[in-house]
Amino acid sequence: MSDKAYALFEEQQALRGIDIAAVKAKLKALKVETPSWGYGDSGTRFKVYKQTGVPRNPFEKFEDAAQVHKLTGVCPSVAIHIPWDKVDDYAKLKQHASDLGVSIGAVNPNLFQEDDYIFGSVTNSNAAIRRKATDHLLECVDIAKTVGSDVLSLWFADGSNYPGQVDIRARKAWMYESLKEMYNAMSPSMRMLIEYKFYEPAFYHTDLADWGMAFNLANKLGPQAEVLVDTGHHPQGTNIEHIVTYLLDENKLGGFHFNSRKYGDDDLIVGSVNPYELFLIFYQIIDAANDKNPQIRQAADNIAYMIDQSHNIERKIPAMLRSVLNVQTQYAKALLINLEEVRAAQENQDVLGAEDAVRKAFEFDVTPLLKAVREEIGVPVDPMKAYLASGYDEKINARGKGGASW
Ligand code: PSV
Ligand code: MN
Ligand code: MN
Repeated sequence: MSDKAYALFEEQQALRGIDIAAVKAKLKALKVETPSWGYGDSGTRFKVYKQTGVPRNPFEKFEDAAQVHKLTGVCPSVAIHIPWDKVDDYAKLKQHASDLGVSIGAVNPNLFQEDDYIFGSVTNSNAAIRRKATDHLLECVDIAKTVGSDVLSLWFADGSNYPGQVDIRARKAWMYESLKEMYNAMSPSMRMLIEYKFYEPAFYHTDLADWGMAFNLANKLGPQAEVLVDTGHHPQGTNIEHIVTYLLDENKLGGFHFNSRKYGDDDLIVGSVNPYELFLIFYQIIDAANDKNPQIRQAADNIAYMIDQSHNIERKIPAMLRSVLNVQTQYAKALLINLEEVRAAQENQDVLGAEDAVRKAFEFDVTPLLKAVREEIGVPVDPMKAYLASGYDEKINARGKGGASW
């Protein structure tokens, strides 16, 4: 991208009243966490495909994640999932991450891999299984303390497949009991992010099926518990940006699992199908970040942006890069919304004017801006091209086939 293209872009935005220096500062501050499981083999319930070159252990997952950070400069932390990323020595994993220039981010307990959890984990009617599940949550708090992470990210597959199968109210109480125990074990700087999903793997009822249930639970637990919005976890047609705005206003928006979907919880490359939805989510966050109320501004600045995606048919690292780049692109576009123009239109009840003020920001080509920002932070202007030219993808093929699943 020539300097000329950027100079034109800057001039065009200045004429619209956009402070480009402020936009650039915001873009540089955006950090996106990538998930360790996005580098492993994955699949559907029909098949897990084995790709050549997939990491064989958590240490190699961090090596791949470090590539994404090296090339983008915006992915300094990596979420782990226990026991997928179980190691004997977590301090060693922490050191390994730090040697690679990244850190361990959210710690995700995993209560959906074992046969014991067939009828639920923290909501199982068998007290011994509930105990086992709660002990795992407590183990994850300890792991987070060891690796220096402040985020515990919870998702429960718990639910039932048939009417009458379970006592829904009893399970609600058991869920609270277990999470309260975990909450009490957290250190004051830790946050518990509670994720919801309306179905899958359970098909009749899911114990935490929507944001209202997660919000209520987080409220009951206390200020260190917040809601995590996975963009793939809603019924079709849900206005996710409205949920985001509501949670932000209640100071209960903890973070995101970004991914894209066409049908169910498809876990596809972020923004591949629905870039406008992502843009509108960022619009609401940016609007809150500019609120008169400092508490709302703080809430908007304290969101954990994470990617949660599985690449069943794509090469893992370029797929992750694509997602990160798409997040940056939509954030950059949303930063070009002239909020004063939107507000003036709202005050005049000018429906078309307000819609236009938002939409037209989406229509700008932000490539010159992103290239300029990348140059300034010292990463390749085209991270995807740089990755493909780096030889890393060929190098990891030496690992062979049969790496870690998730
Ligand atoms: C469940 O669908 C989920 O979104 C949760 O975040 C899990 O931790 C993750 O996917 C596992 O792939
Ligand atoms: Mn998720
Ligand atoms: Mn999911």
